[in-house]
Amino acid sequence: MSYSAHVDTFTRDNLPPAEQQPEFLFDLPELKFPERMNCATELLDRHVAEGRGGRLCIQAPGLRWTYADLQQHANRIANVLVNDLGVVPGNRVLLRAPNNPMMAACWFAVMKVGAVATATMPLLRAKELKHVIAKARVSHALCDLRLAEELKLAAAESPELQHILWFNDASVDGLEAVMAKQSAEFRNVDTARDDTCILAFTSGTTGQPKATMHFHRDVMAACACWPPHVLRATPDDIFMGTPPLAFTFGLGGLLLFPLSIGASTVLLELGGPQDLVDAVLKYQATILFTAPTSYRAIAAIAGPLRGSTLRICVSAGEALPAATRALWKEATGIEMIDGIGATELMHIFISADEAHALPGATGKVVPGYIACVMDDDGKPVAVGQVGKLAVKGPTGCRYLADERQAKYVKDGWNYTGDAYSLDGDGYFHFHSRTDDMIISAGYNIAGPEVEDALLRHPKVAECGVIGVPDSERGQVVKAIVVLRPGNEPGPATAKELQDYVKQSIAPYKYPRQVEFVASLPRTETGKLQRFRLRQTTQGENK
Ligand code: 3UK
Repeated sequence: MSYSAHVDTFTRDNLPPAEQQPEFLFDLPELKFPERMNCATELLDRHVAEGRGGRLCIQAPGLRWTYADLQQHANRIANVLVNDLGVVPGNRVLLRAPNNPMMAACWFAVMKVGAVATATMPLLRAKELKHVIAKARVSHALCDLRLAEELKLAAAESPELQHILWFNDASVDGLEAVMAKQSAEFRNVDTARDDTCILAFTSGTTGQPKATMHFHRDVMAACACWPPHVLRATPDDIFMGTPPLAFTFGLGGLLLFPLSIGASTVLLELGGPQDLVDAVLKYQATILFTAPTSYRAIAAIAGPLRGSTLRICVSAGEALPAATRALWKEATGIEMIDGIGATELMHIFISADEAHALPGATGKVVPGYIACVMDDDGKPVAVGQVGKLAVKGPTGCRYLADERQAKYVKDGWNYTGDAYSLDGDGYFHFHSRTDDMIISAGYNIAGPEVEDALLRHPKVAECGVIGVPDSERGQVVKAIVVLRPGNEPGPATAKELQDYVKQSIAPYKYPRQVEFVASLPRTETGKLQRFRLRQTTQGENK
């Protein structure tokens, strides 16, 4: 490790022990990073220094910032952090806002001062924020005034959080007023490539969220692998999407990747599907990032996107059912790019571009990474067999002081917790989360396969398939279904769906129980919360 710029050594002190760290691979020439690097210099200041300061960088309603504008905002905020709030390199700075330009400027300011950005999902409540603050020992916070309430409640019970500044705040002590008094020049802290710059909390569908640690070099590695090899955007592309910047899917797709190539991004505080369609047309977006469920929701009203500027649609966060891929292509003519990423690995490591998409498969391993499907002893299984997905590359899992590190990383491999198979052509096929595999009368059944079959039925809007306890079979397959408007729930529809599944996949996989609901529980990142389905569902066909 190179000497650290961190004065506050908390993150380095809490790295997992060496023997529990994943193996890192830096074989690609673009992954040979210099010892000293600050990702803000690479992603932001470099463009201004090389004469691209006048290029469009960020758009939002009523706002257009060039690269020079973003740099000046970030520099002023960096000066506030150091001069007014006493931030030293290594301090954790909590960031909290909907996706908007000030959130992006604050993120870069934190990088510039050599501190550690701890971004939080907008919907988190005080109790969850308290956990984040305590776990990351957050000393400072920059927060959008509109999300103040829960942070104030959390701060009242968090003695370590000493300083909060509010932004998008017109008052005399708001960040905007304070930063106006500071210089627009800032010399970035000379951080080491292996200084932590992000603490990203896992979206945690179960258990306490874990804090993953990423270095300056990890940020640049994420920009060097999937984007140039699969996304292949150009400096004239206009990026847009829904994932929060606090989620590494959103941070990469909506901020790091466009800036890494001098392109521009549109940051939106979004409402429903119609807002997104309208925004693509209004800003002439060319690249869209969102989750499968959102593509499904938009497909019905996506007609106007056909023949628009939109040319690339990226889906991640959970498996993309082949049915949803087909629906989107029918509506817009666009073949989606699916990709599996994880907070632990920062971004996408298995994916396929439009030309190589294989419906029902996630794709091939992204250059820079290697992936294997393993058995329970950590040995690769045969082609076509289902096993545990294990990955290695330039990024990898480092949980901050967490014994679950030993579960995610074994023998240098990152185990994502997903059941996958690999086919003879190098395509990886998602089956389910390892813990979600349904075992019924001795058969292994992956819920997502049954979901894909159900989603093809014209009456089905959304569905989730889980295993429920059964005295005879151990578990039985149960489908929880949201019907499209105008369809009647009831035994007749349940029977119709059951027969439909029996005809399209192996009959033993059909849902013996079907329940109709108005909506499914999802995380802020669009993931179905199966554990909540398991908790709340009971009974026979209802
Ligand atoms: C699941 C997928 C099948 C899978 C993420 C892109 O989702 C992201 O990170 P999280 O930590 O969750 C990771 C887990 O989500 N998953 C994600 N994408 C897919 N399963 N197909 C997919 N395309 O279980 C994985 O282990 O919330 C996604 C980029 C950055 C991210 N952090």
